[in-house]
Amino acid sequence: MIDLSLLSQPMTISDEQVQFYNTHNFIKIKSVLSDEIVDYFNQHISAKVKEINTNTVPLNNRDTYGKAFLQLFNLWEIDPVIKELVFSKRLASIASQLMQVDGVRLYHDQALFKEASGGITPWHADQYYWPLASDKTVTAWIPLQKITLDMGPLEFSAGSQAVHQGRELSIGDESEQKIGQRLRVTDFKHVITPFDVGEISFHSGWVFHRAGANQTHTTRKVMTVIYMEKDMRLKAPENDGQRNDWEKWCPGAKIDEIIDSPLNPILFAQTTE
Ligand SMILES: O=C(O)CCC(=O)C(=O)O
Repeated sequence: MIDLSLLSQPMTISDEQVQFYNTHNFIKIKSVLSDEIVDYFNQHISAKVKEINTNTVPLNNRDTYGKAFLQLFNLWEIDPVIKELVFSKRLASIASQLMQVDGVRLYHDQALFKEASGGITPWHADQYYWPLASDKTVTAWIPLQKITLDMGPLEFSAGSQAVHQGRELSIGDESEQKIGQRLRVTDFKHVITPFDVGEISFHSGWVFHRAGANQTHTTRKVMTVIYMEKDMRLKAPENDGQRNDWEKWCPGAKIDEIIDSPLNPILFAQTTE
């Protein structure tokens, strides 16, 4: 029987790490999870993705977004084991400290499996898709195995949340080309490094990021959890993606009010004792 108690233990990160995140809007943290726990969820999430995936279109017949990964949402709702990872206080406490807020809620989770020979994930900023009123959002990108450079690890343009041009683009060929071009004439460092088992990256909703193609014969398996500050309010949606997200991930939430739907539980809150 695996011991999952680590998942419920908050993890304190250093002031330097918070400062790094504040400046660059991403951070990679090693040894957040043990090898054993990662392997356990790898087995479990891989089996679930295999069970529920309905995308059988050959890679060659998909568009750029479709080639980037298989994308399965809110696995916590259908699987109590995966819920243990998504609801982990350890991960949520890190998200809360990085954003320097009192607590965080779940926005949604997703598995992102970049298949063998899968294509690039084009440059983009996530928050284009989210009807959320503030920038206090962070995604934990949780590799389910070691990710080498040729598998398409997540890449960041460190500090690029300062650039507004390109925020209006959905993920696709145009975002890859235009955002890539814009970032090449800045001094923001393009960070591309492998991930160890147990290492997790955290990135904000407005920092630009991408991933390379998977040039190996092995699927690049990743689970992600998106957090928002616990007092996040819904904003009036500005595009179809945001309208869709409102309906799907914050059902019943009202514009200008705190998002408190049954799909958005508080996953970590500071206690004041
Ligand atoms: O996994 C990928 O290739 C992209 C992930 C991503 O863009 C995200 O989690 O925000």
